[in-house]
Amino acid sequence: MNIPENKILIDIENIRKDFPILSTLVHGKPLVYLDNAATTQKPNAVLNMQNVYYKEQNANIHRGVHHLSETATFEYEKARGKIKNFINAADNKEIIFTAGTTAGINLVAHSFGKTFLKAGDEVIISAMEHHSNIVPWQMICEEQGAHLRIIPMNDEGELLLDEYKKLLTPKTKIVSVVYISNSLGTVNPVKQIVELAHRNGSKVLIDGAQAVAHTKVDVRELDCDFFVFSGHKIFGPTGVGVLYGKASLLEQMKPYQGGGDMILSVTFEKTTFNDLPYKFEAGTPNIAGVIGLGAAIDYINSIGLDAVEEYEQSLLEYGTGLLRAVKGLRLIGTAKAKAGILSFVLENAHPHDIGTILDRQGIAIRTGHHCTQPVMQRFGIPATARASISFYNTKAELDVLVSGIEKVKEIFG
Ligand code: 7TS
Repeated sequence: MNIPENKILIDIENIRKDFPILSTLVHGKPLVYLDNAATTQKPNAVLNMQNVYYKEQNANIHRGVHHLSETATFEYEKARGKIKNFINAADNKEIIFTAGTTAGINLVAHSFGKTFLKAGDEVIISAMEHHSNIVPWQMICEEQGAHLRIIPMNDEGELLLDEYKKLLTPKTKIVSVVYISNSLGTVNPVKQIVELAHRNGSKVLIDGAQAVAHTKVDVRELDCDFFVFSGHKIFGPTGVGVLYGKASLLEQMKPYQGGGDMILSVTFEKTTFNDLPYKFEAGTPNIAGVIGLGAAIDYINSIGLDAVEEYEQSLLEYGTGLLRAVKGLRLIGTAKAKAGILSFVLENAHPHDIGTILDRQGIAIRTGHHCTQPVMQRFGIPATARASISFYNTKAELDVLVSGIEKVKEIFG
């Protein structure tokens, strides 16, 4: 896709002013932040909202008759409504606040697993999952006597759908796949994956950690049964995330954790559980985080995800062209459908050294296995260097990245 610059609706100059950290210096150089897949930076709107909450509204929720508690409860539940609209869920009760993507997947693996997985059943994941979409399923499979099956991928980092179709059998209870790969950038055909699973009578969880900040998500259009993401990867605070689940399924599932707020009545003989979504929100939640996430959603809506996606695709195309021209550099992850992630290896230089040398120039990238060790094994490499893009990045920053890589090459000959 070749988009003329003047068609892009992103006002970069002004957007960058919304993020105070973007105008700071690192080692005396202007920060070039290209580690957005690990976490995104926070706009003033989010920082201010959290400050207002702690300064003017701080109280525990769902349990006080006093003014502050009612205000905090109102703001917390208002954020739930924003999330519901943002991903087009059918009802607020389908939005469960968690600590993040990892917590959401663990909740589903445990609760769905304890309710529906029996010995001999199967769970399908893919070859490009983050560890947080592997390990919880391994743990529950072991407990329940179920088995894990893996959708393989090709050398570009694209899932092999014909192999996926062969894995779907009457034993398949759930398929849990990543929407956008954090180490390869592949955008998976999740709608098709859901359709095939449903035709087989299997449920689907989508790990949307790398998707929600980069493309419009409509859970009803996708028809997924569960969808998880983290607040901190969508310009919100750390320690908060979202699990969307279809109400009909969540209602059948056992609670994950017990405690305050998730009960209707407790005696020493028996406890009855609260209605959705509270059944899955035991204990005092991250109230400030949830309210901050609500502000992040308002912020991203004010820019518009269509404009974000279009702009990020233009950056991806530009960055890919630059990196392809660097001699001795190999891109890892070259799928046709890709988001703004540029993972690469360089002849004669270990990714860790690349990251360290770039850091001295103010450039923040991530190096390592990116919590996807099976991806590294698939490509026969120990690690990659990864630049990951957000809508506040610029082509000029990608130029700085490439000059940085040229310096690395000078040092390592
Ligand atoms: N799933 C995907 C696809 C991810 O990219 C990540 C985090 C997670 C799950 C876990 O999210 P958390 O918020 O619960 O930790 N990915 C990365 C990354 O690529 N670099 O640092 C964290």
